[in-house]
Amino acid sequence: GKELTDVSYLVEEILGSEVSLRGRVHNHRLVAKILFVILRESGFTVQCVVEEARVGTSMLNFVKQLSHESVVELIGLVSLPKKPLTATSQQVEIHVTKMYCLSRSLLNLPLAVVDAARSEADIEKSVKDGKPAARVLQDTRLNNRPLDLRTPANQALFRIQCHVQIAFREFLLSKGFLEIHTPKLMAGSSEGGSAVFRLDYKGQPACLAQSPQLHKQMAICGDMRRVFEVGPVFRAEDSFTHRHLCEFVGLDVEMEIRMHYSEIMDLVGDLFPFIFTKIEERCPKELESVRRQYPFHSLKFLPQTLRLTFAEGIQMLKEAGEEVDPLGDLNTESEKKLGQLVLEKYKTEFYMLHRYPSAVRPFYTMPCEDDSNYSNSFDVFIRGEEIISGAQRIHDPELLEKRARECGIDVKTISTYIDAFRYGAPPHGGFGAGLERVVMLLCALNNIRKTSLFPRDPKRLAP
Ligand code: ATP
Ligand code: AMO
Repeated sequence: GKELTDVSYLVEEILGSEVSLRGRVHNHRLVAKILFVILRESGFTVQCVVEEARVGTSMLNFVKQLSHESVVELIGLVSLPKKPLTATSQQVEIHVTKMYCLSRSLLNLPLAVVDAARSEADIEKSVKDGKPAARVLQDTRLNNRPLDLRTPANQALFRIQCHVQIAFREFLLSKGFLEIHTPKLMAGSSEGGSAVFRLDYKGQPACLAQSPQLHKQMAICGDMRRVFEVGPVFRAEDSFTHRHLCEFVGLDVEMEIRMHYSEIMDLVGDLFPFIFTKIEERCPKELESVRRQYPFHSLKFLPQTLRLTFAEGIQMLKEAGEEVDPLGDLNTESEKKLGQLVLEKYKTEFYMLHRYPSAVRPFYTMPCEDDSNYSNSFDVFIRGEEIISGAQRIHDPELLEKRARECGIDVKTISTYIDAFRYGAPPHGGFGAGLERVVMLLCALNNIRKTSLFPRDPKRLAP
């Protein structure tokens, strides 16, 4: 048959053409013997008019009994509607000549896509008007993710996520970085700490990689110079938060440096604004779809990314009356608060904090030359929440081993990593970001599960 046309391509410029469409029955209603079927495809909707005079009685009756979410194909003419359309994304309508059902959906669905697509404002309006408005719980959505993914906002979010990865790659490739893939099965933990999934590797104790940290550094020891990876990261987080998953997609970078860890921050300061700008340029429709369900304002960022030292951050918090430990880590509330203070003072929602206390950074982090209580490390924030951690690494094997022991790590499990530095290693550093967090914070969403296709959290292993 004829090639299928995307619903989003149905515009006035092609009035009068005959098109073949595939989509789902979003809903239908019968008005004075005319059946209006809303066809939905990838979050876009178009009104299809099925008239007895054109299709015959049996076709009309067949279409009338199709359940919502059934997959159909149809042939029809692109036409101008009698009245301007408000309920569909497309402004033209289709006069149907033929319609086939490819797959029927159950009549009673565990959630209605129209309900899953409702915005808070829309729900409140319905409640005020005394109309039924189902509020679909997050668990119900996630339990039925293949249905939930069909909403326009979800269709858009995963396109945005794809474009974040494309821009990340594009920028790094243009700067001479090499894309690598590191193993996800490891003998020991890469970040220290307890958040590690243990498993049996043919009789040997093993774990799932908590990050590509050790191997991206060993790639630098292998003279790969500048590398990046987009891959899964496993963390056996035990608490339930809005921003932690047990499996997420890591965006990792590692590079040689010449003089100073600021070279890594320079890269981050150019790379992320590049990504933000590309998303605005390449995903306008998607951003609009997300906003319709989850309103948000575009991220405010400066042409030159703001950098503050950790000590300056602490000072700002103290001046605002917050109690903070100058050698401890910032908790989630303090990070949020600092985000607000930075926004008021510097008019940006994207900034870096560097020179963190050594005590709160992983063992492989390079201490500052002038004061080993501090380290050549940084975190990056969007709207007051962490999206990136990064640092210069220790490339002296003796110091590295000493720091690993001090942090309670069984050095036997990482001996090949430490040995890699015994054969000569250039000064280097890098950073890691979480893809789901980047998209969540770009769109100011309140939960990381919204930006994970099939989220894994402490309680969820299906679907
Ligand atoms: P990562 O743990 O990978 O470094 P993060 O965003 O959790 O990323 P941290 O510096 O570890 O950053 O933690 C910052 C703050 O977030 C902590 O002080 C703590 O308040 C909170 N936090 C971190 N991990 C968890 C967790 N698993 N559950 C609950 N809260 C957490
Ligand atoms: P860190 O542990 O801070 O650093 O992780 C880097 C980034 O990954 C994201 N992230 C998470 N996203 C979702 N769920 C989680 N449980 C989760 N944990 C972390 C955050 C965080 O900023 N090896 C270092 C990076 C480096 O120095 O190169 C590391 O893993 O966005």
